[in-house]
Amino acid sequence: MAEIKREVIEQFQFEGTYTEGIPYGSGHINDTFRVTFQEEGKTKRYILQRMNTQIFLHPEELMENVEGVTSWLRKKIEERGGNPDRETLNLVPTKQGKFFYADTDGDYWRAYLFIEDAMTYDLVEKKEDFYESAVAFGNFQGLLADYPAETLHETIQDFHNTVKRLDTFKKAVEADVCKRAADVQEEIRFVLDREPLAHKLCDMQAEGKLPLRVTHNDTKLNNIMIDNATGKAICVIDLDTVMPGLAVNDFGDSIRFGASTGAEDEPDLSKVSCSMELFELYTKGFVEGCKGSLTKEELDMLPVGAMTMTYECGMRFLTDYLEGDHYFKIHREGHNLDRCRTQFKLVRDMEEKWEQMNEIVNKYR
Ligand code: ADP
Ligand code: GN1
Ligand code: MG
Repeated sequence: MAEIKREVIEQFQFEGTYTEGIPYGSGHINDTFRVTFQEEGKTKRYILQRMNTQIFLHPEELMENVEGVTSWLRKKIEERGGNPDRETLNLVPTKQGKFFYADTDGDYWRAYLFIEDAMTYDLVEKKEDFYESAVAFGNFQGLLADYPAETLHETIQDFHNTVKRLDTFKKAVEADVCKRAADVQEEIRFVLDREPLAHKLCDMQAEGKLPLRVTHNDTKLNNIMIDNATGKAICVIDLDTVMPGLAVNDFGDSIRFGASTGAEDEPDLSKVSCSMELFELYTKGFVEGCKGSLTKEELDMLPVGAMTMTYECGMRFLTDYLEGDHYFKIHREGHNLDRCRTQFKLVRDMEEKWEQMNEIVNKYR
């Protein structure tokens, strides 16, 4: 984790005197800090992030997306009488009036208003929260339905192109730079045995059977803020991957993370399964949140979205393990392998519960 530099603190239009900066949250990509300022006895807090430029190769373009999307959302939220300071991310500009700062070491930083009295969760604590998050992610798609998609930069190419992800995975197995492949033969076989799954949604998209929409693409539960007082999901965060994509993948990514009975990195796999109760709650909320905009094919493919995103994410964790853990932040030896195994356990569980998942979707369409 990078340190916060004085130089950086001084660049942004923060109000008051800087008193504290601590590492914050459990994201796998950026270095996130909560920074605190005091002014006339009042405390003001902000989120300060060092962007991951190993992964996001064009931070200026990425920030153009974030600026475009957040100002769009602000307008829509104002129109519906909401509170745009809490219901969307708000960038804090630099003293030069820009939305990021490139420091003297070449690191890129950005800052947001801190959303007070709300939390993100790594595991569902209250079932209603998961339902609320589904409504909010569904709504989010609605708010961006008429966003000019052609103005969005593709911040990570082929982000949810599962076929390309599979290709990269095979190359990582072949190169085996860390000599780890021999120990994970079972996991490698698991991926290869399910090759048709990698193709299903990509093929449908190529054939024009699934519409491209402006989607979030990283809809895990800890990318949504839940209000402490009301339990409502108030704000969708982590907008780095907002790009044209598939609605079923947004649905699926939420399921793989939030409908699991265990943490994403739970080493004890007996604790990990796909809860049908949570799957049902999320399905109900997401379909409601999308307000009738999902096509018949999209509704049909919701369970496939869940399985594909779980399979893809497990494959990405395994690829990173094989390549020496350079993509996802790890906090212990074998962390990415533990993460991969929870995802594959979930895929297996979904295979067993397949009929039930489809019945649930049919109930809410
Ligand atoms: P990453 O891309 O690394 O996942 P995120 O943008 O998701 O980074 O931020 C990491 C965590 O920081 C979030 O899960 C959330 O807990 C917290 N966070 C991010 N933005 C805000 C904000 N504006 N207000 C309060 N907490 C935030
Ligand atoms: C990363 O940034 P974060 O932690 O919200 C990743 C997602 C993965 C997720 C797995 C840009 O999300 O694609 O699904 O980890 N984000 C990026 O937990 O690769
Ligand atoms: Mg995040």
